Amino acid sequence: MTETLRFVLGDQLTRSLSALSDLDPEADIVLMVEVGDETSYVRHHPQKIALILSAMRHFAEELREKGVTVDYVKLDDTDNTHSFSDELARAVKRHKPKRIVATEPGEWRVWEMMRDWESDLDLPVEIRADDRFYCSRDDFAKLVDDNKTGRMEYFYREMRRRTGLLMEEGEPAGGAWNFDEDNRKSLPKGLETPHRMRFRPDAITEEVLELVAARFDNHFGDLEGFGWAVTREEALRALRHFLKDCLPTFGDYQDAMKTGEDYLFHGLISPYLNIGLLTAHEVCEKAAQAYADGEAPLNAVEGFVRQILGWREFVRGIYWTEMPDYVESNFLNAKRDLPAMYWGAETDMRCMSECIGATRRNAYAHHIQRLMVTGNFALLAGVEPRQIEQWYLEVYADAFEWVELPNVHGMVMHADGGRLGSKPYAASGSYINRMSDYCKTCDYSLKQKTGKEACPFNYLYWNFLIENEDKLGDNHRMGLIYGSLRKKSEAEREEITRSAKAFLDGGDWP
Ligand code: FAD
Ligand code: DLZ
Ligand code: SF4
Repeated sequence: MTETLRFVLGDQLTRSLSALSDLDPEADIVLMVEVGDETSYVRHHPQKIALILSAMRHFAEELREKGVTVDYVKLDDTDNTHSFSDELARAVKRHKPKRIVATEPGEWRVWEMMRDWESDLDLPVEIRADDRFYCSRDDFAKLVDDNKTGRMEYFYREMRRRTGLLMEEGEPAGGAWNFDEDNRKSLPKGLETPHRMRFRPDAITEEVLELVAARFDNHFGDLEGFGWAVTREEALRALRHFLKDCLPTFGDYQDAMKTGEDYLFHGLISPYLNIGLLTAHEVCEKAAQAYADGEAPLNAVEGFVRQILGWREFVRGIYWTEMPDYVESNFLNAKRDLPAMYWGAETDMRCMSECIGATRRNAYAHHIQRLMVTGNFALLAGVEPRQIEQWYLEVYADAFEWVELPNVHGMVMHADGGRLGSKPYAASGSYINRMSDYCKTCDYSLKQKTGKEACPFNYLYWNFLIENEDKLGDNHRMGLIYGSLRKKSEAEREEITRSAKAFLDGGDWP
């Protein structure tokens, strides 16, 4: 009889996972299942499915090599029921374990499922905290209770103090908590970007690629050119490459965008962090070490650590403290359908076609593309939050609801009324022009503010402010911009509204 059945999910591929911490290879069995419910609850980008299935199969192999018995159910196994709960029930019948151990999942819908397992299976089920994060769900809830604002900045500083990361004698290294001022440079002409590491598919990955090509070829996204790391060893190589070749320059150009440059100096590590091939602790510690060793400047290392120790932990905390109601809010009452260009329909907006094209090719776009181009457009156009959330969950290799939802619902769409960020990141075309070279080759004119030829971001920006004046007009962080809006004449406002209507609804052009 099996002592313990240990259920490991596709985003829990970490040898030090809490569910595996006291694993006894003589008495226990690890269960891993590829199920249709997970491959299809949204229409994931084919590269995301291939990454997860291949990484799962490699992880199972690594455990087996260490003498662990792994019961692995493949997607095309004939008796596969395609659900986590039913596969667990089948495995219980096969192995008759005394108990089940799992680690808490990343998504609310799976958490709800797990909570029924004990009564459904009539067996002790232990669900352990996911200690791959710096801040546990309980700790976060307490921290937010103690602090009235519940803002990322407060949380981040507290996490720096607690971890000692980039701290010197109790004070932040360099005498400041952030160096954002240094991190908003646009790319100088001729600056070379590093050649990014890609990993050649081995036999396991090739088999998965064939499976994914056969089953999911109608999902948005290219599968050819798949080059993600699928093992911990490969992910560590990718991390070393980033630390050496990209981190020193990461800070300076963190917010920059360039035509044809899909990655710039970004980490390309979020999928590995999110499925467990890398841990947040090791990534932050190695980055801090690069600063200590004089291999990367403080503005770069702080900017990078802030993303992981700050934002990544913060959005997870928000997700678990606010769900399940979080997803229901729609503060700005946005209702528009997601435009077809998000699925690749032709657009003359160079910025949108660049970011969506990169997404299709790579299952990746960097932060500022997600926030200030595709996100900004959805905000300004008033896209219904559920539709744009689903898009982000589908198209990125790193997309899991705990991290995607707060970023989209909160940071981008302000649908939570300001729980995550105090104001929406709305911006006109001039921001995109400052941070990229997209506008140089765009058919639209950045200089024109309204009319058919004008950059849509220009009039959509002001139209957004007009339409949401009752909800955002007294937001103290938007005082300056509403001051400018209030100086506009009635005729100017009308022209803006007419251009926005013509663009979004196909009305007459002014
Ligand atoms: P880098 O720029 O090198 O940053 C380093 C790491 O910091 C990332 O790997 C990531 O783990 C973390 N990070 C940075 N920003 C954030 C953030 N805002 N929230 C959480 N972690 C962050 N990230 C996801 O992992 N999954 C998502 O589904 C996701 N959806 C997003 C949707 C929108 C609309 C926006 C604006 C951001 C989203 N992000 C998401 C955050 C961020 O864009 C990605 O983590 C980042 O682009 C991943 O690329 P990288 O590894 O090259 O990141
Ligand atoms: C995303 C994903 C996919 C595509 N497929 C599987 C799978 O077949 N088996 C599995 O265990 N996990 C998969 N995952 C990841 C899960 O969706 C993820 O573990 C849950 O969403 C909880 O975060
Ligand atoms: Fe985008 Fe406007 Fe620039 Fe064109 S002009 S690339 S639409 S910001």
